[in-house]
Amino acid sequence: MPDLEPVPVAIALGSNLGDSLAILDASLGRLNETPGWKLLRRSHWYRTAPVGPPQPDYLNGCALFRVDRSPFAVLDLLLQTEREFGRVRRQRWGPRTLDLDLLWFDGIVLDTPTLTLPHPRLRERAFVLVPLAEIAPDWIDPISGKSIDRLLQEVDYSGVEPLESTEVEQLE
Ligand code: A4P
Ligand code: MG
Repeated sequence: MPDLEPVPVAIALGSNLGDSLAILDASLGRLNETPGWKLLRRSHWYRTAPVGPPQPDYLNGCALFRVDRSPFAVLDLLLQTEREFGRVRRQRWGPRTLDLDLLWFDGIVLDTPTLTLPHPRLRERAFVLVPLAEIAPDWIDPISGKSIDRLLQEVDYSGVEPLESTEVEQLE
């Protein structure tokens, strides 16, 4: 049941366990086929050095959707989709088959026990800012007042490399 005017939302996707490329592609498809969700733009996939405990490199990317659901309904679908793709939570910041974070929900600022908007770590994470700058460089973060392009200039993004098309073929 649609409950809101359609608004743009940004999602971060990450995986470093299993067939990451297939998992990321399939999870985007899964979100896009959900009633009330429409994929507007997606970034390339990037190979990124892990932040946190030693673990394999991640594949990361971002996508922009238009949704007519509430922020909590959006979060519920992300968590459900993570479970569908076999995510088992073992360790904070540890390896995972699929991590879906809600980066922002239109311009909403929210701080609750289960949902913080915009995502509290988006400003410091090159593995989020690089793909996000591809699809929404001019979006203004309501907390810092800075655009995504500007936030990207403030981080070290040397560990974030776009997947080469040959590499994508090898992974497929
Ligand atoms: N939650 C609150 N706000 C949000 C939001 N905006 N989006 C709550 C999503 N979830 C939000 O999440 C725990 C709870 O956060 C959710 O149940 C939700 O109610 P989680 O995904 O289970 O926790 P986590 O991922 O283990 O921990 P955390 O701190 O969220 O980790 P991050 O920030 O997701 O980072 N290195 C690279 N290169 N690439 C990565 O993708 N990812 C992580 C995980 C670490 N290092 C990485 C990467
Ligand atoms: Mg997460």
